[in-house]
Amino acid sequence: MGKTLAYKILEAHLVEGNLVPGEEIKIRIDQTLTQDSTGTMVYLQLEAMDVEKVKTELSVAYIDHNTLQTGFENADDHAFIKSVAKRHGVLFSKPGNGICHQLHLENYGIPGKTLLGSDSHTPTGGGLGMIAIGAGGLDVAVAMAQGTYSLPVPKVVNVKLTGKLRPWVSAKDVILCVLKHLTVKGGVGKIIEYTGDGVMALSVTDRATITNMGAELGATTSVFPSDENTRAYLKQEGREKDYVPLSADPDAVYDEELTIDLSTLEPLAAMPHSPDNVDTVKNIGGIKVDQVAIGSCTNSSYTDLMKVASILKGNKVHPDVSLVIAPGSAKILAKMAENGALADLISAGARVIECACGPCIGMGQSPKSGAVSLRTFNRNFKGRSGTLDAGVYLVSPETAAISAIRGVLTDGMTSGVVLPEIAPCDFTPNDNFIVYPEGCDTKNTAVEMGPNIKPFPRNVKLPDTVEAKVVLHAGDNITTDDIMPSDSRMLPYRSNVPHLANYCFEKIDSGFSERCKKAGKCAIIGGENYGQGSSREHAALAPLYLGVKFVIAKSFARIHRANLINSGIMPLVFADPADYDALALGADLVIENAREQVATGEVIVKDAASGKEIRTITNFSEPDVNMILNGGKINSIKAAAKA
Ligand code: MIC
Ligand code: SF4
Repeated sequence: MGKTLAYKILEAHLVEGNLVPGEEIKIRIDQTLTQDSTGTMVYLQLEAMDVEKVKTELSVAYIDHNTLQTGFENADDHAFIKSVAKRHGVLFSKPGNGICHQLHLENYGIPGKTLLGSDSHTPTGGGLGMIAIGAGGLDVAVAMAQGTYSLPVPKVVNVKLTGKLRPWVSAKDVILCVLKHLTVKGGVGKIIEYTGDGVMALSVTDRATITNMGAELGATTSVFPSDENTRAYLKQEGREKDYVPLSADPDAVYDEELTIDLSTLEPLAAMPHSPDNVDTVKNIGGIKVDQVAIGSCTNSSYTDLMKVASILKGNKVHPDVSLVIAPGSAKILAKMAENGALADLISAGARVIECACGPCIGMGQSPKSGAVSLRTFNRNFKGRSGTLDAGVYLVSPETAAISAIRGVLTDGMTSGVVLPEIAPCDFTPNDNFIVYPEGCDTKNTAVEMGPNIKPFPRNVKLPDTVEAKVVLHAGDNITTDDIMPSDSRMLPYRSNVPHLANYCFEKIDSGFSERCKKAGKCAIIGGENYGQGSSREHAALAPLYLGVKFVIAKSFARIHRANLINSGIMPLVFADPADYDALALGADLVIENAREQVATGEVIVKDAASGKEIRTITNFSEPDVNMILNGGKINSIKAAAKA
């Protein structure tokens, strides 16, 4: 039986276990990446593990999220990360270099390698034929310390691409089409593997746009084959030596299949407030647009921005539109300065901002009240832009650019504008933004800890009886942006969980943190796909700090579930989803014989007032059980080291 590309790469990295869907395996991790908003936790945790040099082939610490520096806080974080990176042999990418995923693709990604990143969009590397997985910070810290990562074996979905995209239709429309079919929870427990002739017509950066937004499917990762287009990309980046051809066997067997004929696709948009709320631009119609934002790790490549420049050239941004552009990397920006495209953007009336995440994570450029904002980004969750009542539409760079000129959402295919072909270009490697660890001297390099950096909360051993009050009864698809919002007010406090905890669930329930403080011991009830979105472990650490003992939901998103377990908070799944309605806000719950029960696969939660017993399923692996019993991953590692 032929093998999928995903399983070939996993097999080549297998340390423990069998490649059987659902079974827990341990794989070798070749590379890691961190970014600053999750990175401070990663490096605090790495320090707590007493390691010397990292065990990976390459680890990079990027600074791209918290770059506003409105006070000392972000700069403190940067200095802290830089000092720990030096201590443990990690490359440090200075702010201004660009967005972690774009930079990693350009400079370090290698076909067939494994990459673990403390950011949910790490699967961008799948565009180069890597198994690139997003994880919570602690898992990345452990991967650096031990060189491995454990995960349940995902199923593999074959997305077969045929045909060729028409002008004005691009990679963003492909992934929006996949999202429309599979939804934001359709990828949970799965790897999305792209095959078919249509793959040949997509460049590596197109492929990376598609694998990047596989995160929005909830998928473990997404992967493309490595072929002559991959070689061409690596050559342009001055790294042809890193090319390795890779593909699935022709008779590979997949768990599911979806076929998309690229030649039938039209420009699409994800409407507020979910990336899978997709329709054609034509059907949505010419709604008036207030803001257009271009960039993010999804759509900030050289080709994307050159397309935008060619559409804007000689035109004027509509008087009612604010157009903001954040290039993916300094190298791209420098090239566009050299070839004149930057002047085309500026002359048209675009605001060109720093090469960073910027507006994608609400760090500036929040739209006006009630605005319609078109963004080439990957998430349009309510309030993520920093403006609660704004409507964010996710679109391709082409759709964004033509709409910025016209002032209304515009389908480029019927615009009468002819899109020029963008010629590929070669880049001169430039590592001026990189600080190399040089020697990795743990003993003689001090950790630089400014006053913004506070120790992270640690859990305690699971008691025999767990009591908790229901402090929140939430609906389906709760995002980690709902749990622990991130905007320019909160992002500077990613190293200060006690401060951040005050804002926990702020956007959907402003009384949450006060209610937790009053209750002391708390439980959360959730619907389907609880914790989708970002990898931020702050969405587990802030609830931990506030006394949350367990979450009962209809189902969980992958990374958040792992983050809860890493923090020693039990993610429990309703055995009977009808019990979701039986647990009201304020109910007092109790788990008796908790230590014994977690090991059995089932936990009975009792409503103290009515005596009603709610059956929940745990699906815990053996290491999960240990983490829950010990009060989280760090305690578990320390306990194992003592034994
Ligand atoms: C995001 O896009 O939500 C982020 C910000 O990149 C997060 C990480 C974070 O919350 O710091 C992610 O996607 O993992
Ligand atoms: Fe940065 Fe946005 Fe990408 Fe997250 S999704 S890594 S915030 S650009």
